[in-house]
Amino acid sequence: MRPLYLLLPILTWVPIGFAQGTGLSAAIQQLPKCAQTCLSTAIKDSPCQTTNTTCVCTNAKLQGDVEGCVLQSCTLRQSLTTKNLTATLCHAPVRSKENDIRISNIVLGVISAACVMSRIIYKAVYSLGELGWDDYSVLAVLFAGLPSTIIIDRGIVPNGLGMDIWAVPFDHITNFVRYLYVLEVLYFLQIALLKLTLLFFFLRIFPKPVIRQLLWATVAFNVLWGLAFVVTSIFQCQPISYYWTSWDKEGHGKCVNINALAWSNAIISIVLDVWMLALPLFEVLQLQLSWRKKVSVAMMFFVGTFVTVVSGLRLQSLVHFAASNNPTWDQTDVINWSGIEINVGIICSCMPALRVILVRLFPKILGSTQGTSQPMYNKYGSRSQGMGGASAVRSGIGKKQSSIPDPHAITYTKSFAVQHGESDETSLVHLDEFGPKTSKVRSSNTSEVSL
Ligand SMILES: *[C@@H]1O[C@H](CO)[C@@H](O)[C@H](O)[C@H]1NC(C)=O
Ligand SMILES: *[C@@H]1O[C@H](CO)[C@@H](O)[C@H](O)[C@H]1NC(C)=O
Ligand SMILES: CC(=O)N[C@H]1CO[C@H](CO)[C@@H](O)[C@@H]1O
Repeated sequence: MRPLYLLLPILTWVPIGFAQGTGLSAAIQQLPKCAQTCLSTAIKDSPCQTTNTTCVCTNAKLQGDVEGCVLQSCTLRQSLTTKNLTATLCHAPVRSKENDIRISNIVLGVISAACVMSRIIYKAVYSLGELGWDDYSVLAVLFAGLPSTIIIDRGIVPNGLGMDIWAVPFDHITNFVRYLYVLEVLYFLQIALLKLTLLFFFLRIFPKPVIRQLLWATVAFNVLWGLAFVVTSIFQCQPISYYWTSWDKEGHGKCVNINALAWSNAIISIVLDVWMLALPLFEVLQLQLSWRKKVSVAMMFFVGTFVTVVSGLRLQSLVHFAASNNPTWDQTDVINWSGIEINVGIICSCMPALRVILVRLFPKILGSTQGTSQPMYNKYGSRSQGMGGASAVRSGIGKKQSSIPDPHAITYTKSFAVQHGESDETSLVHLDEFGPKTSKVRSSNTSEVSL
């Protein structure tokens, strides 16, 4: 944590007209000596009387003077005490967004844990021995993510996250920064594992050697990237504890540029995401598919990398990451967005598997909206492998002959089939390559609409 040397504004945003009458001189007595001098001097130089709290609390020039003076002549701890006392005196509202982050953290954590567990349990039970590398790594993301969820709820929020720093006791601030450190290291681990999940998933569905080599190269890069950032973030300060003792500017130590660390990680992460979206898309574009199929397949990959969007949103919360002068308040957004990013990533990566599970559980409901015919469900059920696969959405492949067209009417046939074969997601890629097995729905004067 970079020292909070820009603790501004010390005395600003004081609501007008709240403070009344007495207590001003009593409050001044409680202030640290350095701040007392500042305040008395500033009051003397202002039109306010020493007893008029309203005037002292609302006079902008006086506040500016006190602020500049306190920052110069007091330590950071004294400045925080001053800010707390003056805010109390002037009845400044106590802000808090603890509950928002608590709720979002728990809800997302529970949903993503439920997604992962149903994916794993379903696969383990219904397709014995079919757990793939992507399943193991999504499980690893979950295990790396659980501590974060717990730390946010039990550790960092009780120590001041979502509050203004001057409302937080000093020892809580130290704990807060300590938990922030753990969360940062865990985040670097989680984001790398999350990308591994997606890469292993692609490795499962793409058979061509060229793309597999590229994917393996990306896996290697991703592992190195993850390791590099985890190790660097663990040792970013010398001594390590300087990370959480340095907030008051009183200790001695050295840190790498923490902001640069967070930023470079985020930028590389986004570039990797784009690359990991481009690879499969490029592969799909080369297939002999109609553009509609290409779009639907592309959508599937986009769901997998939807998290890129969240990463982008998270960037703006990183702007002031380590330079914040009110970290317990400002870090809320970073922590919140990081949690959203990881959990949305987990949920997205489980989507294809969840879809298979849902279709199996509710064949009637889901089936009727998709217009698939009954035998298709049997395929889901009897399939022995690849439950977690991207449901290879292949439009217009399963033929469902509609009723004999009335020669005098314009028939509108909506044909949509979800095909799952032995090869599961793989069919998405190969079957189409080696001769289209598509038999189109055709009937004269029929407009065919396939999704
Ligand atoms: C205190 O200051 C405010 C505004 O500066 C002024 O309107 C008010 O009359 C003052 N009150 C007293 C008791 O002097
Ligand atoms: C001042 O600090 C105490 C705890 O140290 C806190 O309870 C109180 O809300 C703070 N006051 C303001 C105005 O932030
Ligand atoms: C089989 C059939 O009904 N064919 C008809 C399709 O529609 C055109 C006119 O739009 C008719 O001329 C065909 O007889």
